Amino acid sequence: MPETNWNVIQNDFLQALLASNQVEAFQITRRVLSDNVSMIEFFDRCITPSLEEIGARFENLDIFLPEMVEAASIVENINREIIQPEIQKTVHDSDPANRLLPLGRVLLATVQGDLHDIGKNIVATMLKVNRFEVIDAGTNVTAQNIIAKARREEAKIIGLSALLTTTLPYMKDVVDLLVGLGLRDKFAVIVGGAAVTPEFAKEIGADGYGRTAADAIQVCKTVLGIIVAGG
Ligand code: B1M
Repeated sequence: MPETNWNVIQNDFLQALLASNQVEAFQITRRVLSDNVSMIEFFDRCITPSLEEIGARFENLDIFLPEMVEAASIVENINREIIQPEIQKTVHDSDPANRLLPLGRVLLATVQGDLHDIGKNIVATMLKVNRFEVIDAGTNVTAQNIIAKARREEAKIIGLSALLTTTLPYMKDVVDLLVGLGLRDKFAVIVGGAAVTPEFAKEIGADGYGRTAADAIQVCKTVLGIIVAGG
C-alpha cells in the first residue's frame, strides 16, 4: 500500500477514535484487511500512531480521560475481535513451522502500578504465532508475583511491559529481586513499552529490549540462542 494512503487511513482512524465512533473504526480496519495489508503493519502504522496522538492531546489537555478511555476501549475491541484472530489465522495457515515444538515459555506482565496492556497483548499474540508458549500474568503485577509465577510455570523468559515513567522502577525491582533470590541466571528478562528505552534496559541489567512487538520476537529468539544477536 502506498505511503500516502497510510496518512489518509491513519487520519481517518484517529478521527474515528476522537469521535468515539467504534463503527467507523471497525469499518476502516476491515477495509484495510480486505486490501491484504498485514495486521501488524496496520497496528504499527495506524493504531499505535493514533494512540500516541490521543496521548499527546490528553497531555496537552485538548481531550480528557474519558475520551482516552473510550479510544482505548475501541482499540481493545478491534484488537480482540479482528486483529488477534487475523494474525493467528495468517501465520498458522501459511507457516508449517508452527506445527513444530514450541520454542520456549515466556511469562509476560505489565509491571506494578501500570494498567496499560494493549501493547503487551499484541506482543503476546506475536509470540504465540511465532511458536512461543505465553503465560500472560496480566497488568499491575508485583515483582514478587511475577517471579513466583515464572517459577511455577517454568518460564525461560520474563517479558515486562511499562508505559508510565512512574512504573519503570518496578522493572528494576524484578531484576533486583531475581538477583536477591539467587535466580538471576534462571530467567532471561526482556523489557519494552513506550516508557522504556534501550539505555534504561541496559541500566537495570535486562537481557533484552524490544521497541515493537516484532522486535520482541527477535529478542526472545536471541536470548534463547535461537538466533545470534545482529545476525
Ligand atoms: Co495512559 N498514559 N494513562 N492510558 N496512555 C500514556 C502512556 C501517556 C504517555 C499519555 C500521555 O500523557 N501522553 C501517559 C504516561 C506519561 C508518562 O508516564 N510519562 C499516560 C497516563 C498519564 C495515564 C494515566 C496516569 C492517566 C490518568 O489516569 N490521569 C492512567 C494511568 C493508569 C495506570 O496505568 N495506572 C492512564 C490510563 C490509560 C487508559 C486506561 C485510558 C488507556 C490504557 C488502556 C489499556 O492499555 N488497556 C491509556 C492509553 C490508551 C494510553 C496511550 C494513549 C496509548 C497506549 C497504547 O496502548 N499504545 C498512551 C500514549 C502513548 O503511548 N504515547 C498513554 C499502543 C500500544 C500498541 O503501544 O503499549 O507502547 P505500546 O506497545 C508497543 C511497544 O511499546 C511494544 O510493542 C507494542 C507494539 O509495537 N511493547 C513491547 C510493549 N510492551 C512490550 C514488551 C516487550 C517488547 C515490546 O517485551 C516484553
